[in-house]
Amino acid sequence: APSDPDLVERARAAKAALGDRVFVLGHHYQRDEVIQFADVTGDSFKLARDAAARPDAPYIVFCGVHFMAESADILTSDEQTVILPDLAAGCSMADMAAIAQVEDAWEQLQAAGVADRTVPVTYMNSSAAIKAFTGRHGGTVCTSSNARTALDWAFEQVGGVAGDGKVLFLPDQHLGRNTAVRELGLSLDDCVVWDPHRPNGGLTPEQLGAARMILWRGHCSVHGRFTVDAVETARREIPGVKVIVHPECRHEVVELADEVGSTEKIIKTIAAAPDGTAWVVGTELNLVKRLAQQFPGQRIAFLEKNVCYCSTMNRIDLPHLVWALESLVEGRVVNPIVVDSQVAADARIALDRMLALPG
Ligand code: CIZ
Ligand code: SF4
Repeated sequence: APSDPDLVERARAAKAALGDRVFVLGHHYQRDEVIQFADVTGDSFKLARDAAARPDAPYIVFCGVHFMAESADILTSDEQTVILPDLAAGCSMADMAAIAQVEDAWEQLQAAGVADRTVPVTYMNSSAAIKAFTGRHGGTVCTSSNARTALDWAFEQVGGVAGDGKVLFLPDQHLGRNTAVRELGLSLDDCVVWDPHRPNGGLTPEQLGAARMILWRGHCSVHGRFTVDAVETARREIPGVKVIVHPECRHEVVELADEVGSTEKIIKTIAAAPDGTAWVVGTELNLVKRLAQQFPGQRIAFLEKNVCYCSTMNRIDLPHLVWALESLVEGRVVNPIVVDSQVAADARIALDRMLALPG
């Protein structure tokens, strides 16, 4: 639906009144009505770095979800305030790894005698508390662009990919499995899933002992729903179609795709393709629709009819953005995201390890 013209005008006026004092970040999965006011767009990692690169802007309005605003708060200076226009914009994947559950799992790994050969790696899509846990236990953060490099690094800490060390991968089992199997040459049998709701993760000592990748039982409620059936239907119905999906999709879906990559890679791949290319895209719907508008010479369709927008990304709408901006004009900061300083310091260790990775 087109944006309410009155709200568009109010957002424009508030941004103009604030000038360089506000910097608006827009995640690729945000609504068009919000993206039109973003000073930069990107994935979570690029946006956190973009925020840190603007130390002169006292207010960062983060149009994305909670874990992203936390990362921006950790990477920006104390003088900068990060604002999330709707506090209900969480992430179901990040919520699948609660810090108490992860601490508990680690204790069980210690009791089983495997913790000292295990390095935690957490996907960017996790709470600051999980990043802090990772930092405290010698691990790193990764994104969907550098997961392979991060896993290589983590295995190096415990004897290399060819050795017998382990990675505890949080919280997305699919990104962990896809990266290990497709990019590190590990096998599906090397991967086990740790279920936080069962004793010992639901694993026998033998399974745990033999595992190389201990995958937390988390997934994305959008990407995890794309199916093999949708890929097969697209191939049947659209001759020559190219299937491109995000690595948060299930392994069997990723195995059938022509291209797999982060949002940034999906955008670059489609931008570089010749006119007339037919695509079905397995990532969030706001981005897929925007790509279809941006590249009208290509035929771009959403992979699966039954999958919908990321409901929490969509919590950020124009009314919430206007509210956050107009409040700043009136001298009020609404919904600041402030990470506890000890948590931030530990999380920063894990983020800095990622920033120091080669490439
Ligand atoms: O699925 C997501 O939320 C992604 C891809 C986030 C990001 O930008 O890293
Ligand atoms: Fe979380 Fe998935 Fe939404 Fe991304 S798309 S914010 S991983 S639920």
